[in-house]
Parts: sequence; C-alpha cells; structure tokens
Amino acid sequence: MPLNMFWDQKIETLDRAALERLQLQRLQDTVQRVAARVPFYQQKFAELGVKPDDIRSLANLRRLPFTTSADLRANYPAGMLAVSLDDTLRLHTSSGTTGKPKALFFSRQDVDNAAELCARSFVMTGVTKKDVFQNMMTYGMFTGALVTHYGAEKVGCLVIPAGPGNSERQVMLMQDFRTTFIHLTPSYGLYLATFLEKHGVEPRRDLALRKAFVGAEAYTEETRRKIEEGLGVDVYNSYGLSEMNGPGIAFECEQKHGMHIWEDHFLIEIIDPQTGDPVADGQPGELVMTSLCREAMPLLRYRTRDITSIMLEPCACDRTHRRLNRITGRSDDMLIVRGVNIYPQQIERVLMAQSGVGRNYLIALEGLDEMTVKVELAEAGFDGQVEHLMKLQSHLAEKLRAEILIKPQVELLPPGSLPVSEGKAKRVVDNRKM
Ligand code: DLL
Repeated sequence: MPLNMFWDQKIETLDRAALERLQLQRLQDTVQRVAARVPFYQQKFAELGVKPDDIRSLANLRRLPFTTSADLRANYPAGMLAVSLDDTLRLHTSSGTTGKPKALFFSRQDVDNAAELCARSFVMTGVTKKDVFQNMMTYGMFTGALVTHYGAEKVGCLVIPAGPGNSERQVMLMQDFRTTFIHLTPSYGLYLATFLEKHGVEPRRDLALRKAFVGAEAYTEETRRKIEEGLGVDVYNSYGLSEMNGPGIAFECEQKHGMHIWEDHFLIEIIDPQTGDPVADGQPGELVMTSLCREAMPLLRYRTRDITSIMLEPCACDRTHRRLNRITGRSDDMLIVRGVNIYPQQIERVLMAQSGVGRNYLIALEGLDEMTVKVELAEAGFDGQVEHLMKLQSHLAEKLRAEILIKPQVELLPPGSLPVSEGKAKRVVDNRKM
C-alpha cells in the first residue's frame, strides 16, 4: 500500500487491541460527560439504574440506553447539548421531511474532527492535494456538502463549491478547472450521466474526472455500475448521517468493497430492529452508533434505522477499522404491498440491471393496494417497434415478480419524463386508499 494512500496511517492501521482500548477510554469519557451535563441521559440512566462507573468494558455498552430520532426531536432545539451554547460553532439539521427537524450542533473540535474523517476517507482512495474537487452535494443546513468541503480543503485540494443541479454549469466547471473528483447523490449521478450522454460529452475524452464519491441515499451495485460507465469514473460508496457528523463516517477505500467505519470515533453495533438484541457476527441488522469524540452533542447507541452488516474478513488495504456492507435500506423504508414486505432497493436492482431501461424510476402505490413501477427508457432504448416495448414491459414485470414476489404494473416512459432530483430522490409515492 503506497504511503500516500493514508491520511493518518498510525490510527487507520492501529491493531484491534489498541483500538479497543482507545474506544473504551473514549466511551467512558463520553458517558461521564453526558451523565454530568445532559438531562435526557441523566433521566435515562436513572430509569435503567446505570452509573458512569458501571461502564468498565466495551461489553458494558449494552447497559446504556438507546437514543432514537424521536428523542432528538423531543429535545429540539438544544436539549441534547453537552456544552454551553457559547461553545458551539455550527448548526446543521437533518434532512427530515415534515415537522421540526433534528438540530445537530458542532463545537470547534467537532467541525475539525468531521473534516479530519472526510480527509481520511478521500485520501484512502488515492486523493491528494493535487486533486480538484467539485462538490455536488447540497450546501446549506444539510451536512452533505459543508462537511466534505472542509475535509477536501484539509487535504489541500482545490474545492469548487458547485452544489447540485445546473448540469450545464457543472460540465463547464469540470472542463474549465479539470475537476478530478466529485461527491454527489446516486440520483444526481444517474441524471448527470444521462445529461452527458445527451449532450455528447464523452467523460473519458472530454473531462479529467477520475472518481465519484456517491452517497446520502441507498443505491445498488447496478446503480454504481451505471454511474461508473456514464461518468467514466470509479464510484466509492460514502455513508454518514447528520446525527454523527454527516458524511465521512464510513467510506470505501481503493478496494471499493465495503465501507471502513472510523472506529476510533464511533462504536458500532448491529441489532435486530425488532428486539434490540445483537445479531450474530456478520448478519444483517440495524446499525447502532455511539459517538466517541463528539463534544457538543454526544449520542449513545443511536438507532440509525439503516440495515447493513459487518464484513468479517480483513481488508487488503491494511486498515483495521471494520467494513460495513452496502446499506440495503432503512428499516422504516420497507413497504408492505398485498401483505408482502418489499424494499425499494430490490426494485432498483432489477431495473438498473436491465438493458434498454434508463436511469430514472418511481414506485407508485395507488388504489387499494396496487403497485406501478414507472421507469424511463434509455435514450437509445426505443427503436419505434411497439412489440419490442411490450416485450420489455412484460419481461420487467416478470423479473420484478421473481424479486419481490408480487407482480407490479410496469409503465415505460420516454426519457426525461419523471421528476429529476438533485438531492435525495423521492422514489416512492404512496397514495393508497386503504
Ligand atoms: O445523508 C449524510 C451524508 C451526506 C452521507 C453525504 C453521505 C454523503 P442525513 O441527511 O442525516 O445525512 O441522512 C442520513 O441517509 O441514515 C441513510 O439512511 C442514508 N444514507 C446516507 N449515506 C448512505 C449510503 C446524510 N451511502 C441517512 N448508502 C442515513 C445508503 C445512505 N444510505
């Protein structure tokens, strides 16, 4: 492994025993701080009869209470703070849909740590200060852009704070400033690929682009492949959530096989979302995270709702921080249609693997319990022969039935007819009258 692929080689390759000692020390410190300063945790500790000194090993983590997103909303705006407001430096909110958002405070140290973890995450794919970063995540209350912006600046890259959308301008900036890497959502990645194709931009010929960090929403390996082909890049999965800094929590290294989660900053558990018990090693379940270094707003055993599993085998890159498998969805994303449990990801996998199918789709639930999968055709997908369309339609319906066990209606649409999303896509519209 070339030395320049590490931002902080010592910590990234720390042996497990030392890493766990560090985790325990940081966990104990975090527990002491919240017990002294956060009324929410004081009350939870009292209910469970736990005291900070009870946490003598990492296994004792299970004695601590879970924290949920409902707890954060209930303590909005500043009830979860472990420092005084004077010591906070930045506010982000979660990209929630309705009602009050979750307010996430950062201290100076938190801002710096978040940038540090992004720097590690970029550098492990080979990014150096010579790179030019065009940040296509949304700037604003969302963590996606600002946190990676600071991370890339820390590495010394030239950062172009483009934000998402306005694809014509994106292409101009990429050409004029020889952008080498970008960070964007998979939905915008798919759209940008279509845009390049439509405008005759051949990325390998016309752009200097080499890498795309893609995250903020769940996507499949098939989608990764489509973005890689369409943008002429290597795609690295980037995972994070606002409650734990935003992006930079778990990214893929140059192996592109599982995301290293920075375990010196986060303790992870995988639990059965129904019972709250740990699953067997390597099995899928809900990711639960405890922050180990967050100063302004430490969180214990935060229920992410994200479904994933821990990869058991060591990584060829020599990092000792374990890898998470691709997030397959959120436990609260699951749809129940005609009594069958379905994750939108299953549908995406079928669509994106099908030739002739474009890059944008929508799952519409209507009527009593009917599912229609609306999908755009590829730009060159329709040869004018109606029977070819009908064949594709019934083929897709069959493929979907094999995957999700019910047969949806399939609607094939001309390219560009579904709404485009630049941030997180809304893939499911539920208008059922039940
Ligand atoms: O999406 C932080 C982020 C920004 C991560 C940019 C990566 C890149 P939130 O808005 O709080 O924060 O949403 C967090 O998005 O719990 C997952 O459900 C989902 N998510 C984020 N990254 C991925 C990913 C940011 N790579 C929520 N794969 C998380 C699947 C993802 N889901």
